[in-house]
Amino acid sequence: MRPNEVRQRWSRQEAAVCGWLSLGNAYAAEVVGWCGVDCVTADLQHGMADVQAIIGMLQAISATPATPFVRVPSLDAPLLMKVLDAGAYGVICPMIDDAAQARALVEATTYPPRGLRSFGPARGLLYGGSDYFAHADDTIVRLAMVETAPGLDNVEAICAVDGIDGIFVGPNDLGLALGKGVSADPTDPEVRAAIARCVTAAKTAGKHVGIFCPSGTVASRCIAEGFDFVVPNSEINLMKAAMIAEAKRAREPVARD
Ligand code: 3PY
Ligand code: MG
Repeated sequence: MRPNEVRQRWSRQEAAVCGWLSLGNAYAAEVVGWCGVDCVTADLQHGMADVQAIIGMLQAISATPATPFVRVPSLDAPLLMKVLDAGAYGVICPMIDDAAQARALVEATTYPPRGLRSFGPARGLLYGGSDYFAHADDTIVRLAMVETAPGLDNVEAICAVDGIDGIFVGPNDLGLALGKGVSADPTDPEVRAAIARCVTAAKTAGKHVGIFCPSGTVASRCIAEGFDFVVPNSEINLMKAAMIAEAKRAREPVARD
């Protein structure tokens, strides 16, 4: 089976860098896949894509060196199975509140007897290879998002769930849950302590820990803090920032000497 680049990085004790797709466009997905990232996550929660668009995006990512991931909108077993059948090699599930929900995530993405995933790998077989069924359970990456008050309270138990590869911190929702407002790089001491608790919980359980970041600079700092899966912002936010800067530059008068 085709390897998962994120697992390859982790096996070398290195952090994985993940591109993030909010635009819902296959061409953008292909471009991001060629930008030096280890994986690319198509966001079905807050991104503009529907399931059909996600399938086109997964096909586009398949033409690049990056491994395709999907963030599903919720803990929805049929949808988790569908995105895996469509070729996702990693799933990120938002708003996981407790160990029971983390177990449900593992079950939906693992074939019997260990789990409840229904058989019908469709594109997964084309992308992964003819031995997909034999290796899918151990190749797919499962990340539970910790970004709610109950999720934070139960983070140690979530990390301890067998089959969960790690947790993924949503700093914006976590800040909101703690009554501190939204920030992709929170400075509030309570939110910082909550994020540090997530890192400790994951490390103690021997699991991985990821986070969404507003930039590569913040992502690099997060790796130094112990994160081993970082997202240096979404393609649409990066496009917007670059466009604003270039439009401003275009209006600057030419310096004459
Ligand atoms: C959050 O910050 O809440 C996220 O879900 C980032 O993707
Ligand atoms: Mg969130």
